[in-house]
Amino acid sequence: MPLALLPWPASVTVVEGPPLRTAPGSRREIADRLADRAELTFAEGHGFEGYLLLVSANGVRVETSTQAGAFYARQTLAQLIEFDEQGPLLPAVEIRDAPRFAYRGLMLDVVRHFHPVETVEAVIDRAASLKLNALHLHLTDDQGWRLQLRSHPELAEHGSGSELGGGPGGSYTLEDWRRIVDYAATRHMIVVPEFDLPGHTHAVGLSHPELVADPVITDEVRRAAEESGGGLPEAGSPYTGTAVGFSSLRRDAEGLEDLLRDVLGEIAAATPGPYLHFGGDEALGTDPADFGAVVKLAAGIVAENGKTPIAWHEASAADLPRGSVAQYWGFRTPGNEQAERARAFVERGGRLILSPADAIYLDMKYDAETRIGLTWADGPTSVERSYAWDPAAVIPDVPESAILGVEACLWSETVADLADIDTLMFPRVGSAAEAGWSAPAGTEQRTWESFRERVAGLGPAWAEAAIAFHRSPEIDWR
Ligand code: TNX
Repeated sequence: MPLALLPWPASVTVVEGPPLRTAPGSRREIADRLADRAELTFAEGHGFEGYLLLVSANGVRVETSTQAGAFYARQTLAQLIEFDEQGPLLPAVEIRDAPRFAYRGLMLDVVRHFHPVETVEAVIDRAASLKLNALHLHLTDDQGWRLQLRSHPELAEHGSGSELGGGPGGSYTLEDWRRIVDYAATRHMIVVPEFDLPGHTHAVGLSHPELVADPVITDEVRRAAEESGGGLPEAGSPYTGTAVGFSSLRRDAEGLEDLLRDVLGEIAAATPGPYLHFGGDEALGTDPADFGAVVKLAAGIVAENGKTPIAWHEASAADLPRGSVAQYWGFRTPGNEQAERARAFVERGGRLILSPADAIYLDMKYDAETRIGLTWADGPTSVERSYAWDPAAVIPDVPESAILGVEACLWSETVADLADIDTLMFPRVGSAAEAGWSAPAGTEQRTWESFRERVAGLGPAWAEAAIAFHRSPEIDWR
């Protein structure tokens, strides 16, 4: 039985000798106490997030080059805590660790259902415990605009009062935004804000009808309306259904460039992290030439504001600044055209974040019986399927150096509260965490058999942390 470590570290050696015994308490208390008393040395050579962790009967030693490394040593320490008849114990181990990829993200959609700051903080805690270091917040979409900006208060004023299904919606103040960003920083996470454009912009039209084209009602949009309600989108009324791809910014509208400069500039200034996501997905109602022009304009403004642009992969064929990042959300095995576009983007100096939808779209059902969730990504996504892929193998012939990292995505059409988030996130977020941090698939403990045993071992810790994880029958929970 492997130690219940997730993501699996670069190297784990179980050392001969008695375990470390310590006073009773909750896992959190024990981990904090041991880490506070640990002998901590800052030394060169552990990289930006790596660490050396030594546990023996005498206590804990940590060597690292950064505060982030010390933080990750602490997360590993917490996962080492076991209990027997005599109380808590930690096995004697020597762990040398460092991540495979620099960017390890989780995306939360706070538009389709709004999620308050406390929920976002709880999600940050969960993600950081698995060594994820980026929280991507999808802040705008057809159903709402969720951030109150000083430059354009009307966007949230008119655009945030509802959500999918007709609930009250909501929005963050700039003070809330600061709270989220600061909270994430204490857990060594950056926040990546996303303003989705030129599609997914129906809510912009509630305050700026001149900037948004009339909804394009395709058969697909009609089908979504029939299947999940919410009616057809109508210009000037809040949209509360699940259809996508019907809205578009008008490239030639007077004032569009000024508005983009204002909102992208303001969010760039309010966000310490290096990235700004400007969407670019599913602009099905947008003329291709207009799409390319608006995407180029937005990416240029992001870069002028000192941030690295990130966009969904549809935008990667456009003329983006060198070093831009495309977030791939196709399947684990892309079509030729998709793969070709990604390769061409990399050849032009682009980098990739991998979010294969049929593996780590956390908003998919686990199986036909799952209470919430969608199924469009090739049916339900079992825990095993979420695990069985490798980031370097998705787009053939792309050098690993062009892969910035991995991001799991949680869209919130069916996700109303923290319990819903927990159910869809755990245990599958562990697959994304391990894909982003650990060695390539198939090596050492990077196997489904090892993963499912380690997940089973973490069940008690997740229960103690009040995480409403999905008790998938694929795992032999203890
Ligand atoms: C596709 S993935 C979308 C979202 C939906 C999601 C639901 C992507 C870039 N766009 O608008 O919420 O599917 O799974």
